[in-house]
Amino acid sequence: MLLGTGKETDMSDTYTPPEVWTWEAKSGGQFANINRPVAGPTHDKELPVGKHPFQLYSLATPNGVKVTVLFEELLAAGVTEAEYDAWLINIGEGDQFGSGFVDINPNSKIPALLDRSGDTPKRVFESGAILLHLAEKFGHFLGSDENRAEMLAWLFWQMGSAPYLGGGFGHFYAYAPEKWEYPINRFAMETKRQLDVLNRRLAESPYIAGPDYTIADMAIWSWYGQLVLGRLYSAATFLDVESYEHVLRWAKDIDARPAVQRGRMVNRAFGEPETQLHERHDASDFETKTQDKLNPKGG
Ligand SMILES: N[C@@H](CCC(=O)N[C@@H](CS)C(=O)NCC(=O)O)C(=O)O
Repeated sequence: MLLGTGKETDMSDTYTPPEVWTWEAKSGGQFANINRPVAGPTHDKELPVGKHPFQLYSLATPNGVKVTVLFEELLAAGVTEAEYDAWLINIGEGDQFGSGFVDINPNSKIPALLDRSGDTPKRVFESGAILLHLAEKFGHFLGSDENRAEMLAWLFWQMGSAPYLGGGFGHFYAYAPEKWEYPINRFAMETKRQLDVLNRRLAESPYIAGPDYTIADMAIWSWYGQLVLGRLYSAATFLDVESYEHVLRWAKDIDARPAVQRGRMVNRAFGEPETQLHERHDASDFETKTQDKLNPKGG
């Protein structure tokens, strides 16, 4: 199909778009109840604020996990100033449209951060911006100056590529109300191409930007690492993830890091109870506040 030539594929036998799109019916699928074509808050709700310099409002999706992994890595590296409170934002319930949340992220998506470490609180939204903000602030996980351009390139690669994996492949393979061959084919093709990009890079480099583990690894691992480890969309077999051997090697290596294991648990409200730490306010919470401990009968 050639776009813009007047020879686009004729879709009229399946759907004829109206002249002006209007929001009339729910689109169906898993997120139909929260999707809207307008921005802004739907209700008044202040955000809670804890005692630490950093207030994170998030959920343990791949975009959320990359930030909690960085916080846990900073703390593990001895950066005590990186102590944080992590509050759960339940996007299925529409918490991202509360007025307090929209004040710190006008785009109504997790993760969002309030940095209260300076004189004036600063809001930071967009996971890539949060990673850079924290890594630059503390001078950790940026890699060498020599490799900075490469690190930034891969960090921004993730931000541009993952929507094809999550919003494209994941949506149509796992969440859409029906299985449609066209979008699944299109986005499986792109996802596999992206995995091949990573596989070739990781064949020549231990980490994505060079010899050092950086925020680019954290960002990419949260999506593509977890994908090849079989944690996203139940799609490991379908995408033949075993064939990306270098991505698998790197994914397992990062997965074994204790800070990564802790980061995955923060703001997690799904999965096994012992892996769910809905809120994190103290390092000891990993031992005492997981759902199996707070709610032993699982009721
Ligand atoms: N580019 C954004 C994407 C964030 C994003 O898509 N977050 C999703 C969860 S992974 C979300 O909050 N969705 C809620 C919604 O779309 O209403 C980032 O990296 O921070």
